[in-house]
Amino acid sequence: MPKITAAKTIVTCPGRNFVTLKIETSDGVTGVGDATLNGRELSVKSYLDDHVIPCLIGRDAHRIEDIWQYLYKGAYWRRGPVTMTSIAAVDMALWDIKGKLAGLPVYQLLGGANRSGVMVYGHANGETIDDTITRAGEYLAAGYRAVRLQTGVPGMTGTYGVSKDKFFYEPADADLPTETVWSSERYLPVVPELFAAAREALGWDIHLLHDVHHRLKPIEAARLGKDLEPYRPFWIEDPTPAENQDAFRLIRQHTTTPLAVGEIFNSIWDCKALIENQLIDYIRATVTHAGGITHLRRIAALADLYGVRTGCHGATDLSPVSMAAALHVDLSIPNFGVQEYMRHTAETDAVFPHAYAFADGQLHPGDAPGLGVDIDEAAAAKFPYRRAFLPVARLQDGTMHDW
Ligand code: EZ4
Ligand code: CO
Repeated sequence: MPKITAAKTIVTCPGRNFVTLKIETSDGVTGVGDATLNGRELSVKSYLDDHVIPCLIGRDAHRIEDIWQYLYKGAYWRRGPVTMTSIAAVDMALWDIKGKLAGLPVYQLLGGANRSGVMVYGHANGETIDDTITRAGEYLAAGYRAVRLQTGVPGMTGTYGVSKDKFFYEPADADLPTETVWSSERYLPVVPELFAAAREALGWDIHLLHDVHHRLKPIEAARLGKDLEPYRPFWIEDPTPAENQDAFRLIRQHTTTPLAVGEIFNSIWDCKALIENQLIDYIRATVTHAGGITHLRRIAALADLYGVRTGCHGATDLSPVSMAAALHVDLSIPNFGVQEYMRHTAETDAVFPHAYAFADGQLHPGDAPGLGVDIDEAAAAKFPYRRAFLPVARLQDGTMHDW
């Protein structure tokens, strides 16, 4: 049996912070898992170094489900982003090892491909509607079949999703949280204008998405959904915070615009009521923050029973290891919807050499054994950790709001 002989965490900042777990086995095979929790990176590193790695040594690397259950039930303190990200990193690394030992890409172990590739959506953003549409046109020309549209709100600096660098959107931008200003009243009329202009300029042969990023009250989100209906958005994402899940019933009663939720969820228990009550259309849980490949598959299987498809989060704060793992899941499940894809910087791609590739609007994980992604430790060492926080948002009168 391939025994786990060693494991370590590697922190690197090739443009942004990433935490990677690397597991070694007695067979000489190694595996990698993404353990990055944006803005709280070192808490996951400590959880792994201090509380998980000592328990892994000597275990059979093939027993993925058993190790998952051991870490989940054995923690006693269940769920939460730090615990579930740590378990996810172990899980990913073990699937990587199993694939390498079998000589197969992970998607083959998960049942094989269900489709030619994984449809991804890119991020088009700009300070103005015209800017945003120009960017979206570039994605279309590059072969994308789906694009997320975000635009500046007049009078508001630092609108979510709008960045100075049009190519790489990076919200964790400062040593202490940047303060941004928000107004739902100003934002609400802008998005339907953006979508009207986008359909006019780009036509109907492209999926258009929008991320509300938890900013609206339920009744405001309902109105936005209604206002966008004529433009047939693929989805609106995180229309309101999801702690109170009944809020989605209210939104649902008012609009047929599809709803996507779950990028900050970390367990099937966060997803269960929304899925079983058919209050959402796409579940956005990620392989990194929701317990790894093993747990994400379970969430996808539950969603499939209710006609809910996946639309996994794929922001730059999820490393190429996470992206690779997500693609293996996406390719192998029946109810895949779409995969978010924010390109990483050239430095990040160099630290994490990977087999996945983009063609015709789709990503494919490639056919390298395992996840098909590695970490170049020498390259990683050149980019030491730099503290970075996500921004916060306040209303114009100073009231703290959801960022
Ligand atoms: O703000 O990943 O859909 N994508 C998003 C992201 C999140 C970041 C937070 O770490 O909402 O841009
Ligand atoms: Co989002």
